[in-house]
Amino acid sequence: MIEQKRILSTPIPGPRSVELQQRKTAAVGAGVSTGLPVYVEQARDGILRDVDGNQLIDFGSGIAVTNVGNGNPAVVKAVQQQVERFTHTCFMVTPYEGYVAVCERLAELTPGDHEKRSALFNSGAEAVENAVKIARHATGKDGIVAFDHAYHGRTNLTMAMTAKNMPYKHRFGPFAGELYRVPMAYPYRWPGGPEHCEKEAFSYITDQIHAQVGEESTAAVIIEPIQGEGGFIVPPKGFLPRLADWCREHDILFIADEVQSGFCRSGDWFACDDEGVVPDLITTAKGIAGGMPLAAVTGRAELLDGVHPGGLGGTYGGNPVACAAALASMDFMAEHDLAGRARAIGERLTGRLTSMAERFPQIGEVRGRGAMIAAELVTDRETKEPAAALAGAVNKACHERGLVTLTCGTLGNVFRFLPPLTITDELLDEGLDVFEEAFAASV
Ligand code: PLZ
Repeated sequence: MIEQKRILSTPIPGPRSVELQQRKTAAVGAGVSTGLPVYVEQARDGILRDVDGNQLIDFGSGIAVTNVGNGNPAVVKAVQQQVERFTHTCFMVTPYEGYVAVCERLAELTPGDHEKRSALFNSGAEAVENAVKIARHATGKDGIVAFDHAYHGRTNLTMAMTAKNMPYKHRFGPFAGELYRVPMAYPYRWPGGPEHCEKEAFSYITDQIHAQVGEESTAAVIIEPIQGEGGFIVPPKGFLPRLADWCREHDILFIADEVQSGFCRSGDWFACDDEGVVPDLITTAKGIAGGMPLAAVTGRAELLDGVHPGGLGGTYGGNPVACAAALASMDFMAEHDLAGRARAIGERLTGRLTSMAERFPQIGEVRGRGAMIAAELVTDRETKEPAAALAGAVNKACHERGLVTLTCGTLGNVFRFLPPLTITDELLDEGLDVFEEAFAASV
């Protein structure tokens, strides 16, 4: 059991981590880089212990994955029991109950009380690719509309859907076709001002789809209800329901990519729940299985059942060990009301960051929902010039002080907070003290 306490016993990274990083450089392709080259030896809830005996506070959750806490005992037990029974059969060859049970739970938990079906995969990108396959198959149309600042993955199709060139797409093309991009309803940077963002964005986007793609050629619109990698951008109230309605009117499928925002992170089971948006298809991964690789597409029964038998699958999709972890994680989230806990964490984060913003003019905006909170950094509040170098410097200063932090944003100037939802208030506050100290030392 790891004490939920930050401990710095060596400089960060310590000597054993430095040594391992040298081995990494000699063995791992340089394209796979590490944000904080501290090698983890053990982890529990909000603490990562490294090979030098340092204990770091985790404000990243492995990029929004360990929502139920790292090494959650219920997940560990479920995994151990499943591993002892069997590790793999391939669901497409000889099935097992865990896969079915996960799909049943997804039908209950995802937005909408209509008849649903799911298919399981290994990664978020794979889920998104399959959602596109299903949407094209169901509609007989090709066009897929994605947004500025979107992140949907690193495979060829999802790279095409992801907005940011560096580092995700640079020199990796050519990309898949029939993908169209429209502006995001981004209140902080909407040219007409945040108060006009909802109305203007909706009209502009739907006009663009009409003019450049054509509703009759558009299979689906895919959106992250709260954008993740792109900068924790929360569209204005009313935007998502209106967009979903417009899609429905035009026989265009509305796909919510909740790979990052899902599973209690946003303060609800799913970010769509906040405004009662019911997507035709929803993609999930990350938080679904407490750290085991699992992803899903869930949607209206007729869409998934419309695909010919054998049209969807993969060797490992819905692996039994990952399914056992998912069932334990979902039970834990329900039993411990992690959505409620995410809202409480969000209030604490927002309160602290908002008061920091009174003293630090570099904090241009504090935004987000639940335990998915970010501070967008600028060099000047009037011009909103992005302060990417500052975000990088604060990040580094946090790391040196034993706090695992992440930045995001197409412009690299957004500081994001993604603690595990089991983090204690004490550890959260200590992490915020460290952040504040790191911030003050970097401006
Ligand atoms: N859709 C909304 O956030 C993954 C990517 C980190 P995979 N985001 C973290 C990185 O640099 O690779 C993500 C997401 C949304 C899809 C994905 C893709 O999920 O499990 O990484 O494939």
